[in-house]
Amino acid sequence: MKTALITGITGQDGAYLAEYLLKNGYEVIGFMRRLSTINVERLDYLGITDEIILTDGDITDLSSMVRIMDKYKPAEVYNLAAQSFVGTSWQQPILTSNVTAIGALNVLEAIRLVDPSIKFYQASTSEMFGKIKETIQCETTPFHPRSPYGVSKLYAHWMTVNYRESFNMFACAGILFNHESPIRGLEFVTRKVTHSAARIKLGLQDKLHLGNIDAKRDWGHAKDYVRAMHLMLQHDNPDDFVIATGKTTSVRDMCKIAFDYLGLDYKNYVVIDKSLFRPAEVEILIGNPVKAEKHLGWKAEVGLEEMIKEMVDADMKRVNLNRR
Ligand code: NAP
Ligand code: G4F
Repeated sequence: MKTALITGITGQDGAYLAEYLLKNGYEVIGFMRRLSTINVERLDYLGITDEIILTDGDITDLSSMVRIMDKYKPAEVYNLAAQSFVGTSWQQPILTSNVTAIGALNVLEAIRLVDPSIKFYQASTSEMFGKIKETIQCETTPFHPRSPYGVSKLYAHWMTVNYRESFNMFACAGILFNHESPIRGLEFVTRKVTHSAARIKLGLQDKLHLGNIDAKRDWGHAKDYVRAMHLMLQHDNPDDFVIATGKTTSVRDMCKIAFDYLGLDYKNYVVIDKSLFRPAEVEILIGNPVKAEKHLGWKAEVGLEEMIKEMVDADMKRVNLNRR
């Protein structure tokens, strides 16, 4: 039985990746920070909490990482922990850098110190392309991050490449475009829209305040994207891969899908709120996943419309149950 360590186990991707690895016979160690309340809702939602060995640690604390790595001797480490909300990264740039940039370096250092043969996955992001230099972004597209989050991720990305080149480590970076699901955080725009649409339908909310609805994203389903993470670590050589659907949609059109599904016209509810615009916006992202398709045999299976409907259904159920 292979052992995998996942940082960010309580997040969206951590939960889906844990579910996927458990299904594939792995022992899963979940690295989570101690909080004053237990924070395993997503693992509970997938019904897998009791199947994971949960262990306390903070990604900014190298000693906890070394201790856990030494204790469990994982074959694979997936570094998903991050301050991952772009908006917050302007309010908390130093915390974002400590967690998202230096945190990744801590994981790489722990591997180097404990056992450099441990395979490493870094959660890189399409946010690194930022002010895009090519219409469709691939592994060779130059980066131009637009937020403290994007800059932090770029540091972690290059550290991953550097540890691979310097120490011959099996270190891979998945450059993942936006991916969502019914367990996406409420602050991200897709879930904000599906949750609000459900509340409006059920008479619990009147309006939905949004920022730049002309921004466009290449949205896929998190379940598809965690498969790609695993495939990267099973590949013959460590490498970096873009994971995307190859299609882009505006926030406006994504809203229309969600509201139409509930028989509502989004124009009657959406209010443009200037305070939700970002200091520097990533206007459009669209990824080219050909390398992953060719070398990993990976392909996105779930389209945006199917995913948004799944998210609306899940939110209707939850809001109906909790009335909030
Ligand atoms: P998420 O839901 O925000 O999860 C982030 C995880 O990081 C949570 O488990 C969080 O723990 C943990 N974390 C935060 N600070 C930590 C710390 N100091 N020590 C230990 N753990 C800490 O993010 P996600 O959507 O699953 O994304 C997973 C990773 O992929 C992130 O690195 C993100 O930046 C990256 N990424 C995401 C996307 C996307 O579209 N989802 C695209 C590209 C890349 P708490 O639960 O305690 O907060
Ligand atoms: O859903 P978002 O907050 O995601 P964003 O900024 O693209 O970041 C996500 O995807 C990245 C991959 O590219 C990840 F690395 C990152 O961790 C995160 O998962 O915003 C999407 C777009 C933006 O252009 C934003 O300005 O939606 C626009 N938007 C418009 N109104 C809004 C809102 N975003 C949010 N969160 N809330 C709004 O009210």
